[in-house]
Amino acid sequence: MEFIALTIFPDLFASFREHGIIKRAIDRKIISVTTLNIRDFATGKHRVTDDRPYGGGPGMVMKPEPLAAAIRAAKSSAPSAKTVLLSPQGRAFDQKTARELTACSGLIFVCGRYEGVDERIYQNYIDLEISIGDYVLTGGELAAMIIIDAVTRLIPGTLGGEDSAEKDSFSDGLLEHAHYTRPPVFEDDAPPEVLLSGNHKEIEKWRLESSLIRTLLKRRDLLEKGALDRQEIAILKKWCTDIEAIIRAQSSSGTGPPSGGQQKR
Ligand code: 4G4
Repeated sequence: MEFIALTIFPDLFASFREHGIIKRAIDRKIISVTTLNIRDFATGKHRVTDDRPYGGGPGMVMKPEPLAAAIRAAKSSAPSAKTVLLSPQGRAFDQKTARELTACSGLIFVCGRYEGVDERIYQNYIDLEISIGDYVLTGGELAAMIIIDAVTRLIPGTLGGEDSAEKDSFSDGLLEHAHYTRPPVFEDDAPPEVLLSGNHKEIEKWRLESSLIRTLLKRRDLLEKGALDRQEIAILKKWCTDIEAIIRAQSSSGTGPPSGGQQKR
């Protein structure tokens, strides 16, 4: 998959390219990450890429001509690539979008700076407008790297363990289970015994339970989307009845009207 970022700060991508899974995917020719400097497509002695907004007001706007020229150049080297504008107004990026984008042969990221991009670029040069979240950045470069990162690790052959991506958070709508590694005791704390038992069926059961409870405690909204299977519902029901039993055993509290004072914690 070919990623091309159009930016006035191409050096921002240097260390991203040179580390970890992304570096390995580039070395193995699974992806390429290149940049085009928008300034190289600006004309005139000073190669200006921004200008004052029509209508006045503070800040600058990215001029359309250098951007359009950079997009055309990127398109000519990757004709079937989709052009993506990173902006706070885009469609919210999530794991599902990342999975969908793996189907593209290439992505051309338009990284805006200043106050934004001339509206006429959106209309004629952009296939997809994506936001990585509800906050404002000084430029689209970090957003582009985030998307490249999330998409790349879903391409088969990029992660160490062949199927690690299928086991991820969100692949089944749940958060990851807790992880432990050596030493067996760290600051008086030991991992759950089942993980050292070698009983793979019990370990899988524990991990699913861990995933479900963590999702319930940390991201209840994910469970409320309603994609639980029968086994998952059974585990949550078991927790429900266990909690109900604990509450019922608290015979002295919760039976009368509130006393206003502190009874039992
Ligand atoms: C385009 C329009 C993306 C690009 C305006 C980019 C946040 C995101 C930018 C701007 C970005 C995001 C300067 C506001 C660059 N900020 N949430 N900034 N701004 O994905």
